[in-house]
Amino acid sequence: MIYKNPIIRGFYPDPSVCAANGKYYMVCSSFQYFPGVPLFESSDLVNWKQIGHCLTKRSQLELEGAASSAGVFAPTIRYNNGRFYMVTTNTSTNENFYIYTDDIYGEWSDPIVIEQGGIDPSLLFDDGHVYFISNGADDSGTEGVTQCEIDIKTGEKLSPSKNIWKGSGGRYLESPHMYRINGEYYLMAAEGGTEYGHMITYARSSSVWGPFDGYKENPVLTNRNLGGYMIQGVGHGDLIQDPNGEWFIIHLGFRQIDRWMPYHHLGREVFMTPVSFSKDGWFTAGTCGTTREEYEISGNFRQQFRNIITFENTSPDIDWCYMRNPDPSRYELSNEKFILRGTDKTLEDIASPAFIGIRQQDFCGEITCDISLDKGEAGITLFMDEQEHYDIAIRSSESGFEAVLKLNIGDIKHVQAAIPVSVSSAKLTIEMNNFFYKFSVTDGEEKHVLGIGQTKYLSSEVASGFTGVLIGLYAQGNNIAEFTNFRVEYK
Ligand code: 6LW
Repeated sequence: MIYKNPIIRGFYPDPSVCAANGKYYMVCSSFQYFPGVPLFESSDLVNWKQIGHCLTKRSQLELEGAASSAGVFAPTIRYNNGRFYMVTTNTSTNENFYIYTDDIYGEWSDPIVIEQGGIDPSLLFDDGHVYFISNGADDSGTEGVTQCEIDIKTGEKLSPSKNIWKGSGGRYLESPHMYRINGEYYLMAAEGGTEYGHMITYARSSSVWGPFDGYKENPVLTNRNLGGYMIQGVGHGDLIQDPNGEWFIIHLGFRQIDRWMPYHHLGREVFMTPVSFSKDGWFTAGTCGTTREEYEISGNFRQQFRNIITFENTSPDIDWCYMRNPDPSRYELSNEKFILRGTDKTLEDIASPAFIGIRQQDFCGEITCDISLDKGEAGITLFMDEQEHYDIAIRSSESGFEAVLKLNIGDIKHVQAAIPVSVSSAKLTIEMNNFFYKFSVTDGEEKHVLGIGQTKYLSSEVASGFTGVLIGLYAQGNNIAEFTNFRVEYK
């Protein structure tokens, strides 16, 4: 069957994947959002269903003071001997750690910290030995891919940390993953930075400690020379075999808003590109080393996406997330309505305002939600980070309540419109396409357009950082806000 990229849409960066018990499991990075590290399951590598998160407790994930795009960086998931391991970096506490579980649907252990620095940690289980690999400086200060052997029960280092590869020469060597395939060690990594120069490179050795020979045609995968193409920034991936034994790289990439407009606001998404090994053991990937929109995978199944999102067909614990460590007493979430108790914390604060968000997964569609509140302000935010977000809200005014559209782009904080409403019946609507969001409020029978905001000002190119736009419901001003009939329909 033909599958379409991206296979997971919206802000799910840095995918890592493993196979276990006839299924596949994937994790992604999550930065300042809680719970951390979204966890997905699939039986065919194409259709993925989120089943939870790995980091669900504050004892596993401290996010106090974590700025946007800080917190949890790239994770790796591995399965060994009946146990799942997830290893990652909390850049806010500056620690590399792993957690484990024997039940993929259950809770994970408390973190076990590893005394090796760098980011993008990974694990290799190999004949009774376990290697911990990251991108950073080794014990002698040499930068690159660094490895040590560890005791997987305690996390204790059993060897010094040693540089094993310096990459092919691109900047930001990261995301190292080691595999043993047919007795050879393959070390795959990303270089070039997670923007338009991103790429995947690899090297081989007969020993886990090297020396590693770089693939002569590196990068093995990049879209950096594909001008005028929607899919850009491909890199940071993990190798996996499908149920028929064919190889793929599951990796991140992003979709520009248009062929000739180099902006992306949906974040880094998950792509899958076929790999073929030649007889000499080297592999190639994609279409002449690039990732395209459609590929073939064996099997008779269909690729399906969820195009309608409501409170009923999502779960607050699985699909939604909070900003940093939330105070659970501020949220009452059910199939019919979400009630948020606002504080004096706002969307601009590096704190945990009353906010619950779900990723925007496609360009075109419509968001609607009914809202009522007692005082203060509550609404929907298209949230990229503290500086860049568009908010449509109802707030108390001198004469009662008003609907407002607030466009926040860096230091420009613009109130586009403020019109009086009778709060009990206000419906908020956001129509969206690749280029803009159009905001309106319906009060009684009357629909008023409040204005538009261009998508490009919420893009990573403007905002910087590693996240993507979330559709957030928020309340602020020591109030109670009720959200009903929430619906996103992608077209
Ligand atoms: C991640 C690094 C990267 O840790 O971006 O795309 C960093 N690559 O490997 C943040 O996601």
